Amino acid sequence: MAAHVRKLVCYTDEPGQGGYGHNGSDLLTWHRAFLREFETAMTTVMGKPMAIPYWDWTDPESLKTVFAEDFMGPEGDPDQNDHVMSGPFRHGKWRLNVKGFESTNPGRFDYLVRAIGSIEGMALPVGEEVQQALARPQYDAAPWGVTADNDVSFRSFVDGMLNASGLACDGGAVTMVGTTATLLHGTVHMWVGGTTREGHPGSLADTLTSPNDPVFWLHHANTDRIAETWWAANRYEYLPRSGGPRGNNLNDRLWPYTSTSGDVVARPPSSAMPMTCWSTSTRARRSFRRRTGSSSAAAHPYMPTNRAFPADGGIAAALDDASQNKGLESVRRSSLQRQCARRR
Ligand SMILES: [Cu+2]
Repeated sequence: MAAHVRKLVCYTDEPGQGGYGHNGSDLLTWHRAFLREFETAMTTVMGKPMAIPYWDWTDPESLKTVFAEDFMGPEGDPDQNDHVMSGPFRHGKWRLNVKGFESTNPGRFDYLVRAIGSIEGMALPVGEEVQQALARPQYDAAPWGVTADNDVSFRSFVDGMLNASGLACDGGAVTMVGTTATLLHGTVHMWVGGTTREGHPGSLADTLTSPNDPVFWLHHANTDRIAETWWAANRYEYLPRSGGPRGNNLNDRLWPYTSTSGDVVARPPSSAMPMTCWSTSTRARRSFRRRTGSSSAAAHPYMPTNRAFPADGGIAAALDDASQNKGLESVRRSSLQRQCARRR
């Protein structure tokens, strides 16, 4: 949670820039590392290898399973401000420590909020959209951020923030300007989180709070699965090689993921950091090793030296919240294992 929040911090020397891990080329590689970190943490807690299952949101049948009482729990109760009132992550049980910003999410909810499907005219992505994404010719396209051409850039199409005109700083965190519609990854965040009757974004719909909803992991595992499909068909291309925003170039480090071996390899992505539920092809691993001379996809910590946290509340407070996050104990082992086995 702290890593996710910290990735959204603006550069103080370039207002409106920063927030890598989101809204740019490293969205998919950074989140792969983030998923891997969660799997490792779960493995530690459970004492045996754990893998995040993916949620194929293009399959309407999946909703019954994913939002079942004994798995992720149901949608929020409209009579209780869209708080999730039953299931393992219900109100009173799954307490949130990271609550986002007053300015972007005045609800600052203590518990999980899911206003599923509440945004007018928004529906879950369909398989055809995934096919359109997979047909994109390049991993990403200049200028590499929210304004990259969706017809060319796979990353941008999957990211799904349409019509954004740029980024701005809000309370020290990067926010998008002018987004009016979303695709794929973005749609799922907005569809599940939704907007409450008071007009506040639900947990998954606010970038700062999205990992609070355990659905986040299933959603990003699926996003990663789609990315792996594109990469496998496109020689694990990663762009930009250089000249892009810092933190987003091929050999920039995937802060804060550290390597035990000392390798400086943040990209290209590879199945050296597999989502064990669905794919670890030896072909992919070999290709990664060939390109990088390494079997480790971990990286040194990366933090620009001239980047500082804003002095005022905002992000510092959010980080403080994050450090109190106890997190994993309530993850339901049996449900996860069952889901994973089903998908194999
Ligand atoms: Cu996301």
